[in-house]
Amino acid sequence: MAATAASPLPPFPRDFLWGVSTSAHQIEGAAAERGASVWDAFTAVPGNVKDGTTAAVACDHYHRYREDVALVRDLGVDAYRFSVSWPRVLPTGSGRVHPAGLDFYDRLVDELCAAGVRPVPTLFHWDTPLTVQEAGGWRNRDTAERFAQYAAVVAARLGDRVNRWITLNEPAEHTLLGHALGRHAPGERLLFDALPVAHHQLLAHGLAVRALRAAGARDIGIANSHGPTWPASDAEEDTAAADFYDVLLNRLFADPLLLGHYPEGFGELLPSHDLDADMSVISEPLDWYGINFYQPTKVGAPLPHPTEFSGLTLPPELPFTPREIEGYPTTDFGWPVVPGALTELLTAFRDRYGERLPPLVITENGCSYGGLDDQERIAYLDGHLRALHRALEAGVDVRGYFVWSLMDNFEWAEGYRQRFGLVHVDYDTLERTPKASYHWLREALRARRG
Ligand code: GBH
Repeated sequence: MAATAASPLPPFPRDFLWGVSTSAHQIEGAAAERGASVWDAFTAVPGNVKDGTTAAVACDHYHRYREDVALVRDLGVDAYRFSVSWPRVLPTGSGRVHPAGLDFYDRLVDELCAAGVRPVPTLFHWDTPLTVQEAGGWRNRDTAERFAQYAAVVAARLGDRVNRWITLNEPAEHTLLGHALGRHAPGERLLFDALPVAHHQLLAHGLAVRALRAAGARDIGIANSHGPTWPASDAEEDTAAADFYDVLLNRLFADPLLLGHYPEGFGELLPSHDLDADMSVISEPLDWYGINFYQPTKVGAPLPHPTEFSGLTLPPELPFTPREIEGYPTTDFGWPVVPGALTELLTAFRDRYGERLPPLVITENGCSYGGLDDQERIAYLDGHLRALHRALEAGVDVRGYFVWSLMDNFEWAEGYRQRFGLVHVDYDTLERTPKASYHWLREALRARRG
């Protein structure tokens, strides 16, 4: 499969970090060889996953990681972002370590180092141990403490070879989709009562930063989902609704992490405890800040009829409704392709957080398209890299870019129908086949090395 010749990408800084991302539950499979997670329970319920599938086998990466590391190496990227499955390391969330589980990540890290690829583990990408969930999950403050203990276990084992860490992946999506709207595991529909879930993830992050640093780790970040919010119109009720959504997506986590306080009105909604003490944990300085970017969102005032969002019908109590963005191509997922929104997001971040903003890394960016000759993905990545470059020229400090994803994988509530990979996976044979986009990126990276 040949890559399409296009004009070369603009030059990125020499030490810019290029990588690809995956997550444990989406690729590993080998579900019987670990403790159960909320996603095992969630996918067992008919109707929760569109195509009725589960991630019990997924890409079988757990048994095929050598082949996958070879694909990463041959792509020519500097780094590989993967996640560690909490229930694979600690089947019940705390206490007894599952040696084979921890050994797996040890071998994976060795394999990456031998291939000259930097391992970048994320400690939590949504797969809470089921036992932890049964005790209350992220609604419980105690889960933050258990998470920090788990972080210490992983750091003690991998810390001699890992020099870049990510605590959590997208706590905003995990709160919204998993706990407020019930579209993701654990399937809770708490609406605004999900706020403690947000707080406890932030606390877990801060405690994990401290645990990692105590174990000698440095270069610690977090990966948050962000995107510009566009108001549906200039009308006051639309701009107010858009502002509210913007706070949920772009500030509810970033403000506590970077400024040490919640957006106005949110701290008061939390159960009473010592918020100041928690904030000093949560705002523990970060070495870098990760942004997962996919698309902008257009938002307006609530509509009088039911509306769809991320594949579910929104409850009427929400003070906003997402609207269709017209005039742009869309991915197989229906998400609009708007590269300029990445420049907009990055410059807005710099303007909002100024001196308080650590160096940024794009920890995820990518799109869902089928087929091996995925010219649309090439166009998507090319467009977003140019948009990222414009942000660099505007003086935003971005140090790296990771494509989501190395290979097709279990796309949560969508099952296997949405394909985000640079590498195609045949789910019958588990054969991996690099797509045109893989070859394109490899050429682009080779040209950069000169
Ligand atoms: C990431 O989340 C996850 O980290 C990763 O595991 C996942 O596989 C990947 O993205 C692809 O989905 O257009 O109104 O439907 C992405 C968070 C939230 C971004 C929903 C896109 C679509 C809103 N996403 N959003 S809408």
